[in-house]
Amino acid sequence: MTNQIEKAYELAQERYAALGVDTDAALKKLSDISISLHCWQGDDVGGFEEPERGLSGGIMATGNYPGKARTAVQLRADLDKAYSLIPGTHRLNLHAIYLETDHKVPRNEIEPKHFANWLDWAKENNHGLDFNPTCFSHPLADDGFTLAHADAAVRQFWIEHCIACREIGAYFGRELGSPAVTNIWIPDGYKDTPVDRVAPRQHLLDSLDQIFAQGLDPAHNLDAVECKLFGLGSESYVVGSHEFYMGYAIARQKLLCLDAGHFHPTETIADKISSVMLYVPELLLHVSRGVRWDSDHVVTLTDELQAIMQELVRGDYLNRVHIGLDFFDASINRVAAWVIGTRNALRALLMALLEPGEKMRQLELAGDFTARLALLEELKGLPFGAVWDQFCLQQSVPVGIAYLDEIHAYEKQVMAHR
Ligand code: RNT
Ligand code: ZN
Repeated sequence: MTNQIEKAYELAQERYAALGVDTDAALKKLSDISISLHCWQGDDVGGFEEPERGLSGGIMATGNYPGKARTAVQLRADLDKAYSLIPGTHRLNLHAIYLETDHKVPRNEIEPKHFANWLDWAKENNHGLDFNPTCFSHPLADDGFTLAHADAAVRQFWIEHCIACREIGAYFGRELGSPAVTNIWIPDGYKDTPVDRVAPRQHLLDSLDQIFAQGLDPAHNLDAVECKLFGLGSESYVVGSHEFYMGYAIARQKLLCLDAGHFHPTETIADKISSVMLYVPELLLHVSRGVRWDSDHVVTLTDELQAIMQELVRGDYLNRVHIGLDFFDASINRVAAWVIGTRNALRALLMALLEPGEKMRQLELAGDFTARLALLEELKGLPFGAVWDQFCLQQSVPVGIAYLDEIHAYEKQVMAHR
């Protein structure tokens, strides 16, 4: 088997070399990219603050596949399993509700110590950590407004929560020697047409400025803000729209988070990247897949995913872009969801790294659009799969769909007994 994979790789290497592409160099680059896996795929965005409380904020995990993680220990075990089936070294993206405490701690009082087990685990396993305030699934978010609430006291609670989260992010970054991206997403919006679109946005602007008032060392914490077009129950107006956060991120030099599922269905984030990167220092991606009303299906190897990764490579943005995932599917094995989605993100990255960039640019500049089209189409048929298999082999993870056997075994031995 190993021999076969290596032979196929050598043949593929020759095909790519004929176009001037160095496959070894592409694999080296790929191994340096860390994707941030989102903890919330493992338990349908439940968390450990009050897991029985339903998910709110206009997002929803549908399905009831058995075996979801119910404790932090189980969630970490599931993550360990997933990481063991994904080539490379990757990060974990935590949400504030994944804290571990023996008594209930109000969200505006959470501290780094409530995430001590996560930090120890991250240190042991060489995972960087990222973080998110949880501004949903909470009584003070029940009317659909948080940082943009008309009531100053409600805003204040969420401001304090976000400040606490930045401090936790900075603590992670300091302890792990790698900055945490702390990303703010809020659900605020109206189901039906509002009459005042301005006041909530003024409130949000003011709340964000208060949250970010204290400068933190970017070596420890990086702040990101995430826009959205609409959610369930906020179909007519979302306070934190793309224009709102694009303006905010540029004005305050924050990271902008582009979630692939947060735009009109014919709009893709791929085309936005080169514009955004002219004005903001760094970018956070929530790689996701929108399907009709849902913005969070498991990432598959679509044209859109390829276009996103092509932009990162062609624009030479990899060192200014943080790649996170954001999907939650409760209808399939949740560990498999992580593995399939992350492997697809990496596969799309590899395809992009295997492009003959220089040659493509030359054709374009020479105005030879016929050859440009021919080459782009030809690339789709090159033996990319053999290079990917070689990467999995090099990184000591299962090659091809063999990872599914391990998930089946894990499901039987561990998940089925929960
Ligand atoms: C919601 C946003 C947000 C969440 C997570 C759980 O539409 O995409 O990123 O998915 O914070
Ligand atoms: Zn998102």
